[in-house]
Amino acid sequence: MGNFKSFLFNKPEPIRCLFLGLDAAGKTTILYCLKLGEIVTTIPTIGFNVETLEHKGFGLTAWDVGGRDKLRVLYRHYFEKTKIIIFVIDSSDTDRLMEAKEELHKICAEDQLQNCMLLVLANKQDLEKSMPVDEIRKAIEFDSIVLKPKQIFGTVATKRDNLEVVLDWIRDNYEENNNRLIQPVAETYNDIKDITKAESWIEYFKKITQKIFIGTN
Ligand SMILES: Nc1nc2c(ncn2[C@@H]2O[C@H](COP(=O)(O)OP(=O)(O)O)[C@@H](O)[C@H]2O)c(=O)[nH]1
Ligand SMILES: [Mg+2]
Repeated sequence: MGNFKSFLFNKPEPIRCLFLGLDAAGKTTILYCLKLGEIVTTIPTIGFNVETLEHKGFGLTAWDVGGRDKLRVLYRHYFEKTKIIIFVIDSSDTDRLMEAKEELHKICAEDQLQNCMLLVLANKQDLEKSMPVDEIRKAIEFDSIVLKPKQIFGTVATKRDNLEVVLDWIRDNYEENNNRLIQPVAETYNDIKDITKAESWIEYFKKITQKIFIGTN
């Protein structure tokens, strides 16, 4: 039905991108960095946090996961139509790394998510006690995850470090995975290459959401 609607109106369905990870990993920081609109926080009273953004056809949802299996049924609802999973890990929180690993593997085993792209962000790489990305990769047994395409990146959300690389990866892999034309991206990317690095990924993100998913300038 989604495809038929898209065909009729030449307007693709929003891309569902789900940010998951233990609390304090950096998901909200990344959402704020995206600056796509006001973040709406819901269900805060029961100790479970979900934030959503809808902007120009791009839907972003962030959930804190871990230790709350009884609430899993709630966020299963969001799994439907999800195309991209971004699992954020606090690289300095070695005490909870195994908990994060367990959650990641549970999520990757969900039936509804088997066609998703997976990005793991080993965030907070700026902190002295943070584990390097390679070590995190091994510790969480990233290579054993069957979802594909998949990739792991080190990031510093507070400084926006490497977030542009993450967006590049999404762009490069989304078309292959979803059979959706994303030709204008390269053009857009060239348009903004001269913008200072601090701004370019935000501009890039705004432009790809507007030009690709909505088809406007
Ligand atoms: N040093 C450092 N702190 C970060 C980074 N990303 C997020 N934080 C901080 O970690 C805390 C938790 O971040 P938040 O985005 O609320 O985590 P969430 O619970 O996953 O949404 C906040 O104080 C952020 O400023 C990072 O890359 N480096
Ligand atoms: Mg949060």
